[in-house]
Amino acid sequence: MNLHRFERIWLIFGMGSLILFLAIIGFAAFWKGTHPQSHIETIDPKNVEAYEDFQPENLGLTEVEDGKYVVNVVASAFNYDLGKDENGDAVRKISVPKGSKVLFQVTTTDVVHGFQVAGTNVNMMVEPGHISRFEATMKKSGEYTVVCNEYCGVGHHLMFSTVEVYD
Ligand SMILES: [Cu+2]
Repeated sequence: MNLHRFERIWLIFGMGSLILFLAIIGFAAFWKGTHPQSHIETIDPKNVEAYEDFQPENLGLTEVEDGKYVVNVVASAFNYDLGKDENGDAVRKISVPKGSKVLFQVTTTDVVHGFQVAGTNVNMMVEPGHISRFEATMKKSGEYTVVCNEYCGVGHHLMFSTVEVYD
């Protein structure tokens, strides 16, 4: 079979890009540990408190065992609810030691929000009716800003929180 030179170039280009894209997906999935967050469990967005983890006293950071933490978050326009501190003020920041394993569990009571801990591989879409979960190991110390990366309304840019990883 005789292929025109341009056809051959085009075929090589097409197959080459396919191999390149598969390599990028493989690198992200197996080397960087990227995977879709769990969407298996459903929740009533109008009554998230029926779910124990999202009751007001269980929000925010909890140490479940040595070096292992759970962070429960209820997102809504335009806030991440991390519970209240001992003075009754809203918690805006959570702090964990370097190297700890942190399971983020996030749900929303209204619209689709994002939950990205910028600078880490925690980046989830939070959909009403679902619980988004992602466990990450905080390898580097520093202050990370939690941002909403799904446009959720006029106060979208005011929606943020902070994760501190200390040595
Ligand atoms: Cu938003």
